[in-house]
Amino acid sequence: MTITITAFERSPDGGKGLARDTRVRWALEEVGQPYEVRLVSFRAMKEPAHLALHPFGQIPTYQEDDLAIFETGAIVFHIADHYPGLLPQDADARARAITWMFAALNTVEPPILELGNARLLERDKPWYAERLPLVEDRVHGRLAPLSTRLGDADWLDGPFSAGDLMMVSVLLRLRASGILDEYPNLAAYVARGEARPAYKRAFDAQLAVNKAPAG
Ligand SMILES: N[C@@H](CCC(=O)N[C@@H](CS)C(=O)NCC(=O)O)C(=O)O
Repeated sequence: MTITITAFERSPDGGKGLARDTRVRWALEEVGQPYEVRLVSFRAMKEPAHLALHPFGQIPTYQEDDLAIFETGAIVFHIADHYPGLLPQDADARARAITWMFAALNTVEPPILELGNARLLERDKPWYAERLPLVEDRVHGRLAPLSTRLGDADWLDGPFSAGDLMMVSVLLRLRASGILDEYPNLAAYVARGEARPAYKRAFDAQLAVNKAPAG
């Protein structure tokens, strides 16, 4: 059985680990499953061979025997569901960990993505300066309650889980904005995630791809 995922041939972030293949790499490292990576260019992502794997022409994808799936949340859930290490055995604790995965992707990430898009794509618009604080407020609207809920715990619900993996990955996208530093417990939470050996292996693997000479 070979697991193959796809990743950018050259990530737009230059190897900061923000492309979503890092989340999948991290999950695979946490559960100790070896995997192969097929690198795809932006052009190849929109061609029929890749569209057969990912209807929206994106990365990451995940193949294992006859199974081919896409969507990072579904991939990380599949890994966590099939290999021990990322979800508790207890049914209620498992349901809560899965809840945090969805909360990361559905509730916390959207305003963070909106902020990223505003900063990247809207800087030259006449309404940028007026809109930016509104978008930032929406980010704070998610971070403040998250910070309250986390309190001084290490992880969101007991031991580290796929819920934390996803939440830390989502919060990492805020690092450059400085907003995370306004919530010291969230900044420390993210740092704890980054300090995990599995995260480091995942990060280093994607960095190696992005630092390799263009071929
Ligand atoms: N909801 C998807 C989003 C996937 C996504 O946005 N992938 C980005 C890389 S992180 C991508 O492929 N962007 C290139 C494009 O959309 O053309 C998931 O979570 O997997």
